[in-house]
Amino acid sequence: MNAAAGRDGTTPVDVVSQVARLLDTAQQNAIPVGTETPWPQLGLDEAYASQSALIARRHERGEHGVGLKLGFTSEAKMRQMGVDEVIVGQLTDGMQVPDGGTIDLASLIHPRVEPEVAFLIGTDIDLADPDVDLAAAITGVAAGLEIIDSRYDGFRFDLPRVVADNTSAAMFVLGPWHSPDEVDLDDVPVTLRSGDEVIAEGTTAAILGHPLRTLPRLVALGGRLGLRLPAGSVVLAGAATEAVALPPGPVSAEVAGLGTVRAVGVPDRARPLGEDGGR
Ligand code: OOG
Ligand code: MG
Repeated sequence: MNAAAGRDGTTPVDVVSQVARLLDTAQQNAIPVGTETPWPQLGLDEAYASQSALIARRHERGEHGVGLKLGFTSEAKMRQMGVDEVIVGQLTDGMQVPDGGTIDLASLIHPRVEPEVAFLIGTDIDLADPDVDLAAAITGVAAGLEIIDSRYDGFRFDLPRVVADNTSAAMFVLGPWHSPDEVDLDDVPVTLRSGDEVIAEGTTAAILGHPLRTLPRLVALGGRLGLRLPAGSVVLAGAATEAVALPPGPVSAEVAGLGTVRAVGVPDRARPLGEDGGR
């Protein structure tokens, strides 16, 4: 860090890179940042700048952007986290777990799981293009699982903090793609399971009334931020239910008509579950 930059001399650029470094380090070490964050209240623009700086650090480590995610597109999520604005985060290949793959619980702080609807974007999209038609660019629809893991102690944050923390994005899993003409996303059941046990239930209507309604929101937000969606990008539309603490073992999300997507939470082998009461 710039030793000459004292508290008063700290420029917004310094703050943005400092926030990105702290949150990135918290994620890499699976050690949360205290709620008394060592930076002043961020504005939303600075928070998105911090998110970009955080993603730039991941790109420097060799990860590649694979899409965007929306957060707080359902009442259930907004109520659970006490916020009332849709936000956008960025996905990298380093966050993707193959369908049926394992999730190393020891690499996460206090993970939660969400059932999602995912869109595959078939053409290059510049979200700042005033004529952009994102719905027309969709070539696939899938059920998704998102693992979120706030880098803040106690999973507590305000809107700028969660934006800077890349909207708590940690991992995601995609089920098989379906052609958009073959699927009906209008008020269909969404079920989250741990093994055979249902741990959350909702419907696609919980996502802004219909998951496709998230697209204009993404264009508005992403356009302002200068974000792009190259052909082949994924968009996560946001959870249809509250997020649930990720249990060890098999977890799945089923969206009627899209099928089921699965992953398996694997506890820390060096610290078997039960030894300290688990996570
Ligand atoms: C932020 C992420 C929200 C969703 O689907 O609404 C999100 C959080 O709740 O920590 O991914
Ligand atoms: Mg989500």
